[in-house]
Amino acid sequence: MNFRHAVSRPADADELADAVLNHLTFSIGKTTDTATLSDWRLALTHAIRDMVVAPWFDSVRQVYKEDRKRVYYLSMEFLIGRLLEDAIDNLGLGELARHAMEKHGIDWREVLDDEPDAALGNGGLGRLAACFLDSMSTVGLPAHGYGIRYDHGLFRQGFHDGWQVEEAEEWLRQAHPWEFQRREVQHRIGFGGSVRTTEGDAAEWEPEEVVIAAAYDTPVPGWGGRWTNTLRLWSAKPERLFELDRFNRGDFVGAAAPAILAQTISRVLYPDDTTPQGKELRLKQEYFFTAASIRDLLRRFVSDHKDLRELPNKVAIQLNDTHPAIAVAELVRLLIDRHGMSFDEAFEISRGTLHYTNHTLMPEALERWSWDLMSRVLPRHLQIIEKINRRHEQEFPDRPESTRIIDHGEIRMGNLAFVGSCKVNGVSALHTDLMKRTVFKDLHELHPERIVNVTNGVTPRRWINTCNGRLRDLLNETVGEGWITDLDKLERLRGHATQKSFQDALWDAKRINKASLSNWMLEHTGVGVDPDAMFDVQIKRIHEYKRQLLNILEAAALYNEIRDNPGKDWTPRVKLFGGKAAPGYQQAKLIIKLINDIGKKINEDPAIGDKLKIVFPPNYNVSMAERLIPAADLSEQISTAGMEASGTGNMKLSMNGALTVGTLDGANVEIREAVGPENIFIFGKTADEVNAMRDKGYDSRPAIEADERLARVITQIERGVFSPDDPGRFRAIGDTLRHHDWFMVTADFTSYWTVQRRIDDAWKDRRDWLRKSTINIAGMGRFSSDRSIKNYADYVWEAEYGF
Ligand code: 26V
Repeated sequence: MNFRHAVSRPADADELADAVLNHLTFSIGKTTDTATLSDWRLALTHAIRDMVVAPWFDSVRQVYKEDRKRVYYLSMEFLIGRLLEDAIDNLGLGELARHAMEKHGIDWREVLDDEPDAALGNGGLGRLAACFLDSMSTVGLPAHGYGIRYDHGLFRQGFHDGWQVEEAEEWLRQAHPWEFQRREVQHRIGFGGSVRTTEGDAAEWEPEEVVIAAAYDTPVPGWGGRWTNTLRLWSAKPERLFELDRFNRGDFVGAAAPAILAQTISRVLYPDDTTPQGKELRLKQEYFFTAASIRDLLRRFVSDHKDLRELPNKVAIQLNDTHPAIAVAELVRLLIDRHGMSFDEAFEISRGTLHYTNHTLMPEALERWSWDLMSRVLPRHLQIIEKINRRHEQEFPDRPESTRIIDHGEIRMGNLAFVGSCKVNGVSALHTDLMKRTVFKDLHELHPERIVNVTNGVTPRRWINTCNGRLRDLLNETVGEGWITDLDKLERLRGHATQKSFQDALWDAKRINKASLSNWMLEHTGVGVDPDAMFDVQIKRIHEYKRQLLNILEAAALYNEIRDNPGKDWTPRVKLFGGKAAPGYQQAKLIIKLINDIGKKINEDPAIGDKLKIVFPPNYNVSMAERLIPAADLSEQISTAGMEASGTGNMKLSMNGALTVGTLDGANVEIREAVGPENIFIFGKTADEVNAMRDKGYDSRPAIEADERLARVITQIERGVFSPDDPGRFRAIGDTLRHHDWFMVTADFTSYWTVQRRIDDAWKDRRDWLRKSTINIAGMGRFSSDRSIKNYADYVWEAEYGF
């Protein structure tokens, strides 16, 4: 480091405390008497940020010098959560920082909890992108994340009388010192207008409307601060702040109207991850950030390379789902219209550079844009997409209909991404296999080398080291600290799985986490729970395929059973739910209300006491996950087999010692392999069985008739036992279960009930439970996102990493 003012690691807590005080005074402009908790947090953030900046410059300079291949991760969502504690831990300053703040009389936990979550994502896909950023820096891979700087992230969830209500989220209301606005980095992004053909393949696109993409950079320091990458988020700004002539004419509001319109592009994150509604604004968001990113990376490439044909050797672009798939057309367009290449050459180079990850097979979630909309918003891109489609057809004259990019007046973005990419990957072994057999079957036959698997992973920095200090300490004592960057080292725990002292320490760590979660829940939900009960956790977006309904039906059936046999030796359970429903997803919202209504009835029944409790704290987000996961005993991963592409919560929970109850779906299959079938509770139909049953036309009646418990619960729900104020409230749920049970809740109920009772018994053998729990932690090495990133680097990007 050769910066005169580079801030190095503080020698001790006093030095850091001084740095914080300095910032409180000179950056925040407050005295210690007037400073609020947020002021202190901002001062600490500035002090930590100072230590990140010089190594960040070092990393940037090193990539330029070595000219290594760079990776660009394009994602509509980055669900990064809070950044302060993560940065402190990555720099190894945890203890020091805590002491420094204590010297100022500031409570450490309180100051960390004051930071708002950056909720720039919906769920799994966005959180995966955030874990990948952490891992790319930690393994020393030169990379940029590119996304959108939404003014409002995912909505805040509240419950009114048990119903979900949504409120706007305002994470930028407070200063956000992690980002650096790059005023000099701006790209003009056009929409609409007309196209004039010029020479050969080239054309000139005259957009009708232009917005500016303005860059905001956030440093992403990896473990130990050895390498720092950049997350660059784009904010939409008007070309002109307001129309002066309108203003002068006295039209004060109208003068600002065009500016407001431009800004709407990056105003809100779309909260629906179930059905793309073909909304124009969504298409504009997608093009906005994709075009800005492609232009940005091309400019960087051209600044130090002569030959654009070298692009595939120096650049890999990863498309996180189809949301940035318009990149295929944009890159080809720029190579033709701006750099004078022929269509064929442009397509070859583009295809060598782009890669596409698929995250869902659900047909309704696959993006399609109407030809009309595309021709209105992106006329030049539509021409190029048509050309790509024709070229593919010429190459494969007998190609089946399913491989068309344009079909029935719609652009299928999955097919565009597939045809325009070098590698296409699924996110778990099962999901990749299903891609080859279902949605991309025909394209896979035409391009048999293209699909590869890269199983998802999660960062052990955030998901063990930072969120579970007690487990972290125990792991450090038992296997040394190397696991943080080499999670396979956890294998060494296997030798301790039956060791009493280790088991006791593991139990104690979990017990303390559970006790502190109990206090937090009492404060936030008013429900008191016994920390000695089994904490049974289902945390994820509310979707029918994820089957929160199966879980709550089982809870209601258990409630009946406990009431019928109060004297039996029941295993006390706390069922914890967390998750948001898309605002327009009525059935998911009704399931939330059902969970809350059933929960209320159970929690208020004195005959039940601590044997069963239901807790559903509102507004599940990354920081709530950081509280819940370390306290979980049982992890619910119960999706209809074949529908959850991977899941990543399953990995986080198992890493923290929870045992999984799950179907053979997504990465659960690989978790079973890693921990052994005796250390996981698998139940339910397999993906092939589900498909066969659907093909025949599934009728739920026999399953309901065969299981008295199930029949009774469905009838109770239909008769309003859980909703006496409105007995018909849950009719839609009864109807679904009886007449169109697409997600096979009834088909899997009996086997779910049975496995849950086995789990009750397993809990009673505490020693064996702890052995299983240890083996789960030990087996999670392969689910580190460091492994995922190395797989991408080796098999997809062909990029070097390391120091
Ligand atoms: C889909 C859509 C549809 C269009 C409107 C906006 C929108 C936003 C997000 C999504 C995401 C659906 C795909 C998704 O999140 N998949 C999840 O990806 C995780 C990471 O690979 C994986 O673990 C989950 O199993 C999978 O459901």
